[in-house]
Amino acid sequence: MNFMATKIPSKPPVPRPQPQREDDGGAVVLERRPEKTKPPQMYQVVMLNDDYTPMEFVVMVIQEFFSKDRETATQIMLKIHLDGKGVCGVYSKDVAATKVDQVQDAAKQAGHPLQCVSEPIE
Ligand code: TYC
Repeated sequence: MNFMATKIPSKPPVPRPQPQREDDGGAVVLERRPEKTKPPQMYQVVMLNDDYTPMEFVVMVIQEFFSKDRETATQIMLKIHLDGKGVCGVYSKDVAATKVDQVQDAAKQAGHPLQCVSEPIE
């Protein structure tokens, strides 16, 4: 039996020439290529104030769905109460949409009109 390799080994790929230019001193320099990948668009989840949702419920929601401690959640809730709205967290598009759904579902189930939205930042 013949165990010799019959396939001709393929040649290693030839490196493609990089764009080059010469500077005044005759030295060859590589040109910087523009960045190909941009960081993903991020979204902030903004909670809105209303006159009916209990403060304690808002604090609980912020703790549960935005992983804040009680102190931080209370500060965010009070900011929303005073300013009309406030940012609960910043996430990728899908995660932000999930947070909005979770808050809306919890509010609906508890019978509160609490609203939140996700919006692109920058
Ligand atoms: N304004 C509400 C009240 O006085 C409390 C509240 C805070 C409601 C934040 C919603 O997103 C909210 N009970």
